[in-house]
Amino acid sequence: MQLHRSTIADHNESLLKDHQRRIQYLRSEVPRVDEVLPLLTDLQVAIPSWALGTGGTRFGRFSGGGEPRSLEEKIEDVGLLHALNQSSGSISLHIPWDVPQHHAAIRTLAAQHGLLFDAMNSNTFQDHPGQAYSYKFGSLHHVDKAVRKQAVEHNIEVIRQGVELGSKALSIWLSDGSNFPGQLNFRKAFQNTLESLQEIYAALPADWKLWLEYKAFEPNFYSGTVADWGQSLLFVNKLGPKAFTLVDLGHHLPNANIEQIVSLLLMEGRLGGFHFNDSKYGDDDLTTGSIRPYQLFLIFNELVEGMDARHMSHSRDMGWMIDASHNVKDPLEDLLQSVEAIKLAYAQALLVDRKALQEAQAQNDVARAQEILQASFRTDLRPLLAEARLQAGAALDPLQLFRQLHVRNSLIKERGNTAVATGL
Ligand SMILES: [Mn+2]
Repeated sequence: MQLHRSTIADHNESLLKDHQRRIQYLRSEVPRVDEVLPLLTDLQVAIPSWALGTGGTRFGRFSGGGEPRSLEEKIEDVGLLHALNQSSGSISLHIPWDVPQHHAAIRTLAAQHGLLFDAMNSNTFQDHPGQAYSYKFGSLHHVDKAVRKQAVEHNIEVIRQGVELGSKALSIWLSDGSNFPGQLNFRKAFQNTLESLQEIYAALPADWKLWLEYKAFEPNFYSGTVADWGQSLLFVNKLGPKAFTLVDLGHHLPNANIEQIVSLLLMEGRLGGFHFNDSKYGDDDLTTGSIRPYQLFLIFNELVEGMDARHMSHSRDMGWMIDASHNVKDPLEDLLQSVEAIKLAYAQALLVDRKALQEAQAQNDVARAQEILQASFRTDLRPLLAEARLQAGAALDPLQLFRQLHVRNSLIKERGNTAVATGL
């Protein structure tokens, strides 16, 4: 489903008067708002191919209908999101769920929608049809060299696929770990994983990055071979300058101080990217900003401060991606909400009075420091995001337009009610 410019223009025209009143009020309250507009426009959040369908849980799956049946339809869905918000300009693929048949045609289709290919994701957490060895007891850490070799070759194949598409990063998440004490020699598991990662790293093109994602638990519940940021950092430090840690917000133990982790990884120059989602209990993969928006803001506060300290480009020097699963919402509506929440937290962090905060910190003025952060967090910056969208040619209210156009009904008519997105 392609969205015409005139459709967006008509929608914006209908909301323009109210929008102008809101943005004028915001400008009178927060003088610096226009300074951050270009930064907001530049920040693009990648959409993972696996978030476009209904995820389900291990108890069941309730399809919403009209899900993309092919890689082409996944690209069309992300293209639609991008047309609505001009903030989702790339798609992240998962191999083997999204193996392109004709790379040139896929690249052309993506370009027609204004999309790039974000990080490529390998998959050794499940067995692929026809493979020689099973990953039941792990992949890159496996006790059997032949299994490790198979997993390494899969990752190298994912790099090859990504090169064809113009991607520049390989994202690795391992389910490797153990379920019971005594199952695994931790040190040997680490050393096997390191050796495997080194072989993958050696196959990276010069302008590529490797992101190593950690996760505290699940599917293994006693130990994880890349279970936390310390373990990931050990690996990437040993691998070399093209290797970075990737932070998935849901992959921490309860109450972990993620903003502090982010700050220190940035300090070490080892923070490569993000998988955004939200959670109340564990790796819940809920809509970003739906449960703990203040934590999201605090993370962005450290990101902005830390990236500026290293003179990094906010938009280019970090991988921004959503990694969520949608069980009860329309996946496309959910993704629009997540992107909005991410950019809202970013805008709030950009408008923190950094000089005043530094002074408060230097004077141990704890109450003042809290006031400064919360003043920014509690300022309603939604009109600023709308203004950035307006200027970029996107919809003033993407979710409202999505509903007015009955996009889901159109997709169900086109694709049917029982279509299941590949990989889910
Ligand atoms: Mn993730």
